[in-house]
Order: sequence, then C-alpha cells, then structure tokens
Amino acid sequence: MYGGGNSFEHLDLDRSLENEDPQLLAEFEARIARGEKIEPSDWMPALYRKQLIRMIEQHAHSEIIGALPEGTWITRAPGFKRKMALMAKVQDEVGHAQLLYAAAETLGKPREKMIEDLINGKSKYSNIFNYPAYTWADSTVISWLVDAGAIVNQLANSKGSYGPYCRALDRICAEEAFHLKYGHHSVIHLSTGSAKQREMVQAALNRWWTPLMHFFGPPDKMSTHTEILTRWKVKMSTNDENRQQFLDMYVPKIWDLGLTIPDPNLKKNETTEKWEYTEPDWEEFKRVINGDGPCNKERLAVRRRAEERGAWVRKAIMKPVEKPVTPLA
Ligand code: FAQ
Repeated sequence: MYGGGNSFEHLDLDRSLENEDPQLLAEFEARIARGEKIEPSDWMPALYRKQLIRMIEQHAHSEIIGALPEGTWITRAPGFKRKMALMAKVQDEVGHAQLLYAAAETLGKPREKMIEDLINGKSKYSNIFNYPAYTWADSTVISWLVDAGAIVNQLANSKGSYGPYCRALDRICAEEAFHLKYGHHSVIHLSTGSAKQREMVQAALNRWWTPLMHFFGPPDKMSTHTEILTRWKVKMSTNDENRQQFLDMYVPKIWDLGLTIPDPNLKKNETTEKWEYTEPDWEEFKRVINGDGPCNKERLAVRRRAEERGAWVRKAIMKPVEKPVTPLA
C-alpha cells in the first residue's frame, strides 16, 4: 500500500522481458555494466526504449511547464537586474525542454505526439509546477530549491547509459548551476532583509516544502520504475537517495539563513547518518500528478493556448514552396 492509500503499479520485469532475445539482452547488459553509452542506432530492449521515452518526455514537459510559475514573475521582478536574470533563467528552462524533446525523439516518438500527450493530459510532468507562485518569494524559492533538487537528480543521471539523454543533461546541469546561484542569492537577499521580506520568504518555504519532498518521487519501496531504471543505469540513484542528498546539502544552508523548515520531526540521525522526517502526504502527491493539483488545469490551458496560437507559424514553416523564387541576376 502507498502511504496508507492506493499503490503505484508493480512492474513485472519477467513478463516485460520475456520476448527479448536472451543473448542480445545479455550483451546489452554487459555493455551497460562496462559503462558504455547506448546510442540511438544500437540494439536495445523494447522496455529500455519505452522507459526512456516515458522519463525523458516527462522531464521535457516539466521544463516547459516549469517555466510558467516563475515566468509570471518576470514583469513583476524587483529591479532591472533581477528581471534580466529571471528572464534568462526562464528562457533556459524552455531551452532544456528543446534539448530533451530532441533526445526523446531519437527513440522514435515524434515531438508533435509528445506535445499532444502533454496538452491532452496523457503524459505526466513534475508535481511541483502545479502549485501557485503567489509572491516574489515563491519565485526565489523555486529558483533556489527546485533547481537544487533538479541538479541532485540530473547530475547523477548525466553519468547514465543513454548517450543523447546524458549529453543533454550535461548541458542542462551547467545552466542549472547558474540558476541555483541566482536563486540562492535572491533568497539570501530576502532572508537578510526587512522583517516583511523575511516573513515572505519563510511563508514561501512553508508552502513549497511538501511539494519539494514529493519532487524526488515516491519512496523507493513504492516506486514502479526504480528497479529496472537503476539496473539499466538510467537512474543512477534512487528517489530516497536523492531526497537524502538534497536534505544533506540544503537543510544546513536553509538553517544558516535563519529560516525554519515546517517539519518538527526533521533531524539527522547521527547513527544511521540519514535524515528523518515526517512522511509527506503521498495521497496529495498522487492527486497532483494525476491532474488534480491546485494549478494543473491552468498550466495545461496555457500550453494548449500556446499550441493553438503557434499553429500558423508551424504551418507557414512546413508549407512546401509552390514556386521557387528566381534569384536576382
Ligand atoms: N512528479 O516509479 P517512480 C526541473 C511518477 S526538471 C510527477 O519512482 P521514476 C527543472 C512517475 O512518473 C524536474 N510524477 O518513477 C526546473 C511514475 O508515473 P508513471 C523534472 C512523478 O520515473 C526547475 C510514478 O510517479 N525532473 O525541475 C514524480 O522511476 C525550476 C511512480 O514513480 C525529471 O523529470 C514527480 N515528482 O522516478 C524547471 C528528471 N515522481 O510514469 C523550471 C528525470 C514520480 O508510471 C524551474 N526523471 N512520478 O505514470 C526522473 O529522474 C524520474 O522520472 C523521477 C521519478 C525521479 C522523477
């Protein structure tokens, strides 16, 4: 059972792999064990392809939807420098989606189909972008801590087995490192500012803490895909390992700023060296990732409108030239 409620499906690996040629499968797994990269034209089990498409596609969607909560703060960012920095960050996130859609396309799913599945609500994207950014402080907490969480996951996975995804992640991580610095700087500014600014940033942290704990995915014992994805080195660390690493790296930094974390049970167990925390509400997580979070409808409506508005551009670009223009003599 999942957090006292319904569970995610169990992936039956024996059944999923029963149609694969055992020799090809063994060779493929040996290559992965040797740390070789798998490239698009190489043989791969159907499940590897399917899992990669699912994960990279969800990641790409998360980047374009992820641009929305912060994007709404560009016009209201305090001061010209912050406006420029936030605008560059949001552009980067959209660029990450481009890289990731291109990586997923190498596995055979057309980009148009991926976008269609996103706007029809068939594909998932990160839980965290379905929450509202009410204040400027929300935007800074996203830039710092959501980017921090994303880096923990993506830096590990950039050492994974699928070449095009790893190369996209290398580039993405380099840019995310700037976002993290920008976000940290903005949060430092607020938390060392006036009483009102400290209050704002604390309130934002309180709002984002549960979604952040959810961000790394369900606990390992409940995860559907971790077993096969770690075996095939697509995921280089598990959901729980990433959550622990995030807590290790960022809880001390949050406390250093004089901010509190809205979990009275959060502490590091010195014997196990693991963080203990109140289990976040996993039923809320399930609702949010399945379309029933505070902003899911709004986020998808924005993407849908963007698709409709851009249709004429795509049509114009794709239209075959009827009569070639004669170059001037
Ligand atoms: N949100 O079996 P697992 C960013 C779903 S990028 C929504 O553990 P898996 C940059 C999962 O899909 C953020 N759904 O799944 C930025 C599965 O459902 P399915 C995105 C989630 O794949 C910053 C089910 O639960 N990063 O933030 C989530 O082994 C600031 C069972 O879960 C990536 O996508 C979730 N958080 O592990 C942009 C990184 N967690 O498909 C703008 C790549 C789980 O069976 C501003 N992805 N689910 O229907 C991954 O590393 C993995 O896919 C995980 C999930 C770790 C997200």
